Amino acid sequence: MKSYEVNFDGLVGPTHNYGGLSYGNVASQSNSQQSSNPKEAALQGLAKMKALMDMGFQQGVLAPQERPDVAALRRLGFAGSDAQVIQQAAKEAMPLLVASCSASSMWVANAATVSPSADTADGRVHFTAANLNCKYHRSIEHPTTSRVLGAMFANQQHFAHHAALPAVAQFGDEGAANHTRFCRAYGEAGVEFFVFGRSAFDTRYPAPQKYPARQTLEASQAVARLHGLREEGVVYAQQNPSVIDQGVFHNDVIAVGNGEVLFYHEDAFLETDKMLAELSSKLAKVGGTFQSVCVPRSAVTVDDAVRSYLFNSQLLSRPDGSMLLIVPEECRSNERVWQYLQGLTGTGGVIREVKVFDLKQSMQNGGGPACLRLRVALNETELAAVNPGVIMTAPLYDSLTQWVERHYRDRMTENDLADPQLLLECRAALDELTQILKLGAVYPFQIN
Ligand code: SUG
Repeated sequence: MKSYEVNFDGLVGPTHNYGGLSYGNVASQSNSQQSSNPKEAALQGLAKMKALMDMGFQQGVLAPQERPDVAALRRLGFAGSDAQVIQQAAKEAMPLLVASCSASSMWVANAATVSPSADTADGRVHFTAANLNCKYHRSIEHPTTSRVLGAMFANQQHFAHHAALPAVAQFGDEGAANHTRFCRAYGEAGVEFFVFGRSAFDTRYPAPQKYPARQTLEASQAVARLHGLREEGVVYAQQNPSVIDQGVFHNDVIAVGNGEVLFYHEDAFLETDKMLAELSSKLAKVGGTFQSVCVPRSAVTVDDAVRSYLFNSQLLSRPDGSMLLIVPEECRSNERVWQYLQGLTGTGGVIREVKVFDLKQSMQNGGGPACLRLRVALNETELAAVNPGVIMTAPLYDSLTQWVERHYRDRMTENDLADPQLLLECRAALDELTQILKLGAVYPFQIN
């Protein structure tokens, strides 16, 4: 049976703004309070989806969330009508209003961890929504994420959904951004690679000194158990704490894998040789030949990687077995990175081509091409069981582009977030979106 990797990209929501909310994420911190352009952000994301679809890849779309999250503000003690809640928060606690307005759900690599059916004990595709417990503005995403994923992958015969892990730092879980799957073919059993930043219960593991390690070993292990993965099909590795302290807040900022290939920075992991050997032997047991492409620090520094997002790229398999790397424009403007990429594609290795995309609006908050997509490996039967409303087609691209043009503002600052009218605009837009994507009622304003 045929199988595919389907990339579901997060559609940028109408409140996209630079809130400076993510300590440890260099771009988010350095662009704090700048004026953003939600319309441009959404169109940049849609252009990438369309381009991948046009290249023949399977592409889907994941809906944004209801923001401002008035219910979240009410839980923090703001009261009255919706407009009063927003006005009171703007007056007394602007940072909380900003957090409740974040369009951060666009980075759907953090929406969930997904295990394909070939890896799981019950032969279903498993999803665990990420609790994103490290940052308040992201910790409020998972209830809606779960409803949206449930509406997209609704068939219980093929899809199993797990609620987010307990919402405490010891089970901090950031989803697929710290998870990669290696396999010979998408429909065959593979090796799931979980990368954690620290252990919550075992003090023998080192931890970063400056910035938080968002993913714990214990969270990764819990997800592997929930999904019914075999021990032989799982490898755990620790991120190098010193790169977290240099701004590598997720593993997908320093490594990306696809098929039988891991593309990574020399400084990404601890005990790299042991980890590579385990990946290689476990992949061999399911018939695969592991290959690693290490980028030496002498060619690209960790700082270059963090600024250019070289590793936050999409590594995609082409029909001839070679691979294509989708990188952000920032890679072209970094001389060392661009030179490295020229060399990489010119040497006859597996990665043959690089394509560049302008995702500046998202990049300025620390979200590159890989952050914007959630990969779901599906066989033909499973793909047919996905809600067809969320699969990208030329007409859907046109409707979404027109929808963005109709509803989005082209400038967003704190003053705009404080405007109660924005909530009404967003609800009207999202209500229409659920019809375009045939999701049914998924937003709090639709179900309460
Ligand atoms: O969680 N930025 C996101 C970026 C997530 C990137 N995802 C992956 N690497 N997979 C984060 O730090 C910034 C929001 C703000 O500051 O307005 C933010 O949430």
